[in-house]
Amino acid sequence: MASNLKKITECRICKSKDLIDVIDLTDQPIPNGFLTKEQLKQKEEKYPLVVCFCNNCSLMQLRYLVNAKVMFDNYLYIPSASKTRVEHFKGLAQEVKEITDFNEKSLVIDIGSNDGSLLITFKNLGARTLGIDPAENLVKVAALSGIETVNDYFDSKVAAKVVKKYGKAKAMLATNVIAHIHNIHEVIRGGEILLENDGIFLMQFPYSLDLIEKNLFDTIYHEHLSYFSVRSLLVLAQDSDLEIFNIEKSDLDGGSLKVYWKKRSNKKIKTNQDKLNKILKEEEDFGLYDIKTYMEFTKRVEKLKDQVVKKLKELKKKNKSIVGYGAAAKANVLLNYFGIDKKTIDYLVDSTPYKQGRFTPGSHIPIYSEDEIYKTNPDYVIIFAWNFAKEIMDKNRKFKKSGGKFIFVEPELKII
Ligand code: JHZ
Repeated sequence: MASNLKKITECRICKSKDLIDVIDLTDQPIPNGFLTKEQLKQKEEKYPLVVCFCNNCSLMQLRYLVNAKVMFDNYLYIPSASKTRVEHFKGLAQEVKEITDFNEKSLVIDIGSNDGSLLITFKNLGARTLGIDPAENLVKVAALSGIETVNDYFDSKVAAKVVKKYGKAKAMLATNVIAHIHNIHEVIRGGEILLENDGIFLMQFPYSLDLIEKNLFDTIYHEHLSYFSVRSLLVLAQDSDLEIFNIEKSDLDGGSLKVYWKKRSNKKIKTNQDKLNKILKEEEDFGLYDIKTYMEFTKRVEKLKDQVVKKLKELKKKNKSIVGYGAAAKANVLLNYFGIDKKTIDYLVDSTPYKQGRFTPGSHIPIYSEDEIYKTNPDYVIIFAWNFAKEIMDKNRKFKKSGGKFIFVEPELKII
């Protein structure tokens, strides 16, 4: 096994060894490993992409872990490339303001703060902010917006250091990062240390039930070590000084959970136990604790692969041109698992400046800015960033009006 790869044999939440493999998306390069022209000539490292299911607490998780430094020390994904996501961030800040009533003395901390997009919205509402992020390149980008960042991987040690230097936090946030962290108990311990007694910790990440229900197999990639059910989260909370007082479902990213934590000693905020029980019942009724559900999901994904590959072959036979919209991490999972490369897809467009001019990992398709579509007028555009379909289709009405067609792969193949 490669030196930067580790196989897991016990569940990261409940430590059970009862892990059952459910899907193998084949060996792939890391999903944000966009290549420069020079790197195209070098050998690309590929890693297994296998998901297993914990038969005890129901956490879906990756069987093989790529060393975090390989994936996150230099990171090309930025949330600010998508307007919809930035708007969502504004809503989160507003919501946290209503719950905690933070002021100019309050510290708000964002774990995995990336380019600072989320903290900027808190700063605009008057809070003191601090980011924590391992990506050296992004810490510099955040600084340009006046967001200070501790350049590190968050754990209890970093939490203790932050308290010493900056004090405790009225609010902690972690959007689309909790799934990236192997020792998740350390994150909770960090929260115990860092949170003020009346503070809250808000996490958001994709929900495993939506993943399974909507066949969102492309959200499975090396960065996402965990695919949470509410049941698994409640097990995570069991032995901690923090507790989950509410969970909200959000449509963002195909379906995600907003999970609200507080200190157990904080009796001012009431726990919405009825809501938690209701979600647990929904999960059970859906079959989220049953291995059969996962095996059926795998069969559906394999079928989808056959259908899509066949359809694209047909289109190419008819000399149709096909391009892709959104060089998202999930685009790379789909391309590499389906075995699609530049013979089928001419190029991808993406709004992220750091991705433009590079090539997709594994499939080596060039990435251009969004206006490329209007230079070549392709017949078909596959929407890889399907979570932002509305934003993308709204701004590309001209393409559709001129006869262009959009292709969606999930939950099932659809051409518009
Ligand atoms: P987007 C990221 O995954 C990475 P990705 C991460 N691991 C995570 O957990 C998930 O988010 C949730 C582009 N775009 O955000 C921008 C346009 O070109 O779905 C992005 O590159 N034009 C942290 O990479 C990509 O699409 C547009 O109009 O799957 C979307 O990537 C819009 C709206 C987006 O995340």
